Amino acid sequence: MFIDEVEVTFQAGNGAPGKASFYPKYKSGPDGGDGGSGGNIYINVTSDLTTLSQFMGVKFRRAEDGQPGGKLRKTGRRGRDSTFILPLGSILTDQNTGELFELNDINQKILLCKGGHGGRGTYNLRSPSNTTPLAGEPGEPGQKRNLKIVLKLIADYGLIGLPNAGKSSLLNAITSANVKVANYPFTTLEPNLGVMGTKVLADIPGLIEGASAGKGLGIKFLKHIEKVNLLLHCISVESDNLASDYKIVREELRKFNPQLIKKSEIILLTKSDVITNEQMEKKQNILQKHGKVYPISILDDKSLSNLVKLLG
Ligand SMILES: Nc1nc2c(ncn2[C@@H]2O[C@H](COP(=O)(O)OP(=O)(O)OP(=O)(O)O)[C@@H](O)[C@H]2O)c(=O)[nH]1
Ligand SMILES: [Mg+2]
Repeated sequence: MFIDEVEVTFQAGNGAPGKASFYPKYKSGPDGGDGGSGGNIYINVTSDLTTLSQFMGVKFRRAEDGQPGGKLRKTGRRGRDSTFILPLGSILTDQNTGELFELNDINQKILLCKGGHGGRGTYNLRSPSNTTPLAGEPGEPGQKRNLKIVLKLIADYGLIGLPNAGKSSLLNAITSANVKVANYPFTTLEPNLGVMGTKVLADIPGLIEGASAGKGLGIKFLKHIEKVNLLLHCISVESDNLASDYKIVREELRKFNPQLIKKSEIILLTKSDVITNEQMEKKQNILQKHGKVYPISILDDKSLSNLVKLLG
């Protein structure tokens, strides 16, 4: 299930208390070790948009607490850090402070919640004015944040088209993505992202006639391509009516949001390997009046590298 909004509380580990103790042999002098600090919570970014589902039913996530200090000046072990992986395009809002964290770079790593410091043990609490402290310091609590996480797809390019047009195949061929591809409509049920160098490409479920009125799946996700710079409109050469394929998709875009058809668009005539060059020329001519048309096939490396160059 594609989840694009969750609420979850993160808590870094608590610092552990310092130890109150005294050297056993001489029965004098404090030797209590410091408590360990709590683990931090870090956030890393992935292009896998399904990762918010990890918070389904689990609303509280935390990092490990530190271990208390020991006798003989032994410092407690630090709590282990926890790292959570969230999808690119997530916007995290701290509901108490209003602080915002936006995940818009795949290589981003943020320190979300800092672990609490461990308390000093009696050895480190010694001072000229208090040579035999009788109690260790308590540890500090770990930082806690109540977060609302909203996923806004941020992609540079959006793949659109009828079901089975070869959108996901293309995503797999030119980006790091590895999504399901099959020879039937509606293979893709949720949006996918692929990363190509520093650019992000979005693949959304196929659109059909009536999509803007709620038919099929694609419409639910059209809002996610409202921000892309360029639409890659995929049309399969296997189609008997290219012009109508083209118009159906454009019409659904227009009905959903007229701004969408004002976006730059290129037309990709997919699966070019299944027809001859001569047939291709005819097909290209049919679509030429709507914009630039590029034949493409996942089996033709040259066509793929040309497209990558164009997008780069
Ligand atoms: N011969 C050939 N077949 C292709 C090419 N690209 C995709 N296909 C095949 O076309 C079928 C549909 O491909 P998908 O990538 O799943 O199409 P899609 O547009 O993502 O489809 P939906 O997710 O249903 O909207 C699969 O059987 C692919 O193997 C191509 O360049 N050449
Ligand atoms: Mg697909």
